[in-house]
Amino acid sequence: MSFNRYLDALPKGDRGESAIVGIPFDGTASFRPGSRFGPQAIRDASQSLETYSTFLDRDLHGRDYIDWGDLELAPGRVDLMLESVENVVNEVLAQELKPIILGGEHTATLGVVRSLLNKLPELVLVQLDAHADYKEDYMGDSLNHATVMRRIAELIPPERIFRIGTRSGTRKELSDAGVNVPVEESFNPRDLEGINRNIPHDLPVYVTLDLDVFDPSLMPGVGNPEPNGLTWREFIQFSRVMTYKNFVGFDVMELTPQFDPTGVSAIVAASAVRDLMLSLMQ
Ligand SMILES: [Mn+2]
Repeated sequence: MSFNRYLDALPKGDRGESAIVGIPFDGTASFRPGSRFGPQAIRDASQSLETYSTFLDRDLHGRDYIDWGDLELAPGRVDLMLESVENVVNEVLAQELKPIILGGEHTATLGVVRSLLNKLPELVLVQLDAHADYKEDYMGDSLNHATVMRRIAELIPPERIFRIGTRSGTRKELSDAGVNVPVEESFNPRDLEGINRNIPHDLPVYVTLDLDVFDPSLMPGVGNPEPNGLTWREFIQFSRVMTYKNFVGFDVMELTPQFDPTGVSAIVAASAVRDLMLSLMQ
């Protein structure tokens, strides 16, 4: 059975605090495509969750959040996809809702950021990602999942970009992105402390969660799994820190459900959406 909305979200047209939009696009995937099925898998898996998060002691029940469904996208046209994402986020912001994006490949985050920057020029970005996604170009192409953070860094200055869990890339890419090597542990408590201390409370913060930041033992259902990733416990610590920030929206990207026949990856992804939503609600 396939569900149209995330958990007990309201349908498009209703009023609320936030709007969920799915981006079923994986047109530039290099290794294992299939993240186009991510948004629907997250909605389906959400039906097994409680609305209450024991980790955050907050409840979605009684809160109004809207599920706008998925964008309709032309396959393989990354330019048109980014335009559609930017437009839909403009629409979400015009209705004074906070955007919650379900991917789909990570490239879509560029469209979200373009829209947010129009309204929030001081935007701070927190990237949870196994990969820096910081290549200048990839296979002769400047715009894809492997270069997306480099394109975003052309719009947001480096002191307003924070990273957690980054542990894979070329030496040059990682050094350009400011990642210290060798990486001993993917989750460095000092990175979290940096976020806690160095992001002022008045600055708007957007979180982009590439699910491959998690350890593959917890999250095998991604296109490019990398060992030595985050545990759920570490993710909770991050979610708690975000409850104290001026948190304006987030995306949960790259779920590729067909690589995890147990369905656990989709459930973990749906749980991450719930807990970030609860951190987002003031
Ligand atoms: Mn990524």
